[in-house]
Amino acid sequence: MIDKMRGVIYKGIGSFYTVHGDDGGEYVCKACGRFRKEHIIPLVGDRVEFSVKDTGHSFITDICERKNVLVRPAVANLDKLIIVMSATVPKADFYLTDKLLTACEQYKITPVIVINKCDADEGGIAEITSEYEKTGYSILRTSAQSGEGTEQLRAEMSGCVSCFAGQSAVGKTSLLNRLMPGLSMQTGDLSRKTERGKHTTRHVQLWETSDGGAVLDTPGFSLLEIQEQNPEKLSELYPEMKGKGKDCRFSGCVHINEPDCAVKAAVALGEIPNGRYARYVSMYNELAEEYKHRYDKTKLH
Ligand SMILES: Nc1nc2c(ncn2[C@@H]2O[C@H](COP(=O)(O)OP(=O)(O)OP(=O)(O)O)[C@@H](O)[C@H]2O)c(=O)[nH]1
Ligand SMILES: [Mg+2]
Ligand SMILES: [Zn+2]
Repeated sequence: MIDKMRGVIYKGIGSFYTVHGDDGGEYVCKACGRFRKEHIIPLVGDRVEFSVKDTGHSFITDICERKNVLVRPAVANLDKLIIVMSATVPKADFYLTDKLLTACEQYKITPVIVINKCDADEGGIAEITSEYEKTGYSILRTSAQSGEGTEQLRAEMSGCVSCFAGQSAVGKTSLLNRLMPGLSMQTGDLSRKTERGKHTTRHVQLWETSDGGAVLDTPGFSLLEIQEQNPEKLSELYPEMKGKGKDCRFSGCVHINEPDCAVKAAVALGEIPNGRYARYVSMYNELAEEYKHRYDKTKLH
């Protein structure tokens, strides 16, 4: 007897995939041969159709269309990126957060900015809030230590597939352990000491939350791969700049050296924070350099 079923891939090790079936069961499946021939690799987060055979072997037979696909971490169909920053040490890396935010815009992932370690705030709450309040993104204050704000975070994650990201030691794993006490994942110095050996070979894994969602932890050094981006379009990934661009004198204004630029005027008026704008210029220059050489890689082969 063959049963056709549907579910979501939570874990993939070698050629074995753990699928959580819509019936609540857990199934270990192999991918059917067709995928290898077509160079399709099932990913964690994929919604799949699979067949359960009475011989005990199950096979993934179909992969539903993906909302998005990330390369690092290799995961499909993310709804939310939980960007964790610290109110104390480590000091906020705003450039990293900006990059993660632009990646969210590209991949159609909703970002949530979480200021953790609020129990030990050293000015981080005010600083981070003023950098991002004009973006319109959700900003939550939490403490994995006291539990403050964790219920709001749980509500943000409810029913969604979320991924935790951000610098090392901001408290991503601590927050997850707080939200899901059954997990008890490794945190703190211990996890950092073994980072290279442990995390780099670690498997991407989704964890089921109690309210119909799923969540993925990532180690601090991993960065969402940012898609090749035309620098001329970068400002469209900044919600505070996007709407203002139409008031610039020149169409196609990149808001750097052009006169009568509405974005620069907004910066001067304090409507866009200076730091956020300065980092936009840095990112523009970084992308412009990459973009100039975008065909070099293919030329080598
Ligand atoms: N005071 C305080 N300390 C915290 C809080 N959350 C985490 N920490 C501490 O910060 C350190 C790092 O926490 P982790 O949860 O391992 O940080 P991480 O972001 O997962 O780090 P990586 O896995 O290396 O990326 C640990 O010593 C935690 O005890 C918090 O809300 N308040
Ligand atoms: Mg961690
Ligand atoms: Zn402009």
